Amino acid sequence: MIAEGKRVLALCGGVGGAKLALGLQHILAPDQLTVVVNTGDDFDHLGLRICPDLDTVMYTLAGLNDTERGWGLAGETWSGLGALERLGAETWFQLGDQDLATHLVRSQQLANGASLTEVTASLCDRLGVSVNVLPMSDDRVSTQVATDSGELGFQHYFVREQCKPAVTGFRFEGIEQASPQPDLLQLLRGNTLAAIVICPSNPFVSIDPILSVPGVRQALNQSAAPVIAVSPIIAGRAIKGPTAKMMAEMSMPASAEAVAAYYGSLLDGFILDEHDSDQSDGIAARGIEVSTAPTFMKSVQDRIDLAEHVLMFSRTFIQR
Ligand code: FO1
Repeated sequence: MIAEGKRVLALCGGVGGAKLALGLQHILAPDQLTVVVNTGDDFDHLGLRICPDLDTVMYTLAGLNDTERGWGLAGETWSGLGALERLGAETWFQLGDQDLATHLVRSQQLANGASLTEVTASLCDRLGVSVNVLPMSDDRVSTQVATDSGELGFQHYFVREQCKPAVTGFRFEGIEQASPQPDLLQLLRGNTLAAIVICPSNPFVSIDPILSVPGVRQALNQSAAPVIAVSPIIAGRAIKGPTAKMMAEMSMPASAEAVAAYYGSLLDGFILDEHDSDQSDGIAARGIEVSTAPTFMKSVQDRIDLAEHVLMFSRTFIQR
């Protein structure tokens, strides 16, 4: 699908992004794909370091994810959570018995001085994931959501409050001091990239944290590889999660075109769903090449088909 020695870089958050990453994993050799994952959702809970988007990507690429729930492991059991409840611990953030092992091992390795990159590599290795999964940074960044009920940590907004408070903005605590994951910067500055894919993840809380790590947006702008985003909005609705709700609350139209406009000059290309093809001209008028495809990924074959479409589209830029 791509020239020898070339690589694809995918930027993603949790569920929606992981689906496209899985499609890319199916059609590329392991050394041809690097997936850089948002860590702004990460938080400390019950003394453990939880990295939800890294977990979702790892579990999905390992084929171990719960496809119904969207997060966590398939075939999960919840005895630990019941025991935590009995002891009066917080249980609004559900940790499954198997999933707990991931958080325990990660927390222990981090406490022993390993970087998040090292811990992620070791977890991926143990779970049988051979593509390169990288956190956006080894430094801690914590997404804070400004809402009509005050500022909330991301998981408190997303899980505990179930995205109910109206959003007014976002703050990525720690971002100014964060360094990009070193391999990410090296990849962006080198000449091996065939395409940079912005997965259909939430632009505000999944992709923006990655782009906001100092140096990343600039390196992306300067990369010779085409930057292609896949719309997380289909027919005015988010595939999953609160993207459309957030857009409405921030007085943006909940549309694919508004997402393309939000990324703006960062993009060379934008893939929107067939249902939204009437928005193509508006996006093209912004100097962004447009392609339409079925972007709703229900089956694994849908993910593979979309990944193939993304790579085919990316080749139209390289040939220029
Ligand atoms: N999402 C929920 O909606 N409820 C949960 O209780 C929950 C627990 C959880 C535990 C570990 C983990 O890695 C992810 C978990 N998620 C849960 C998913 C996650 O918080 C969100 O999907 C992402 O942060 C948004 O991308």
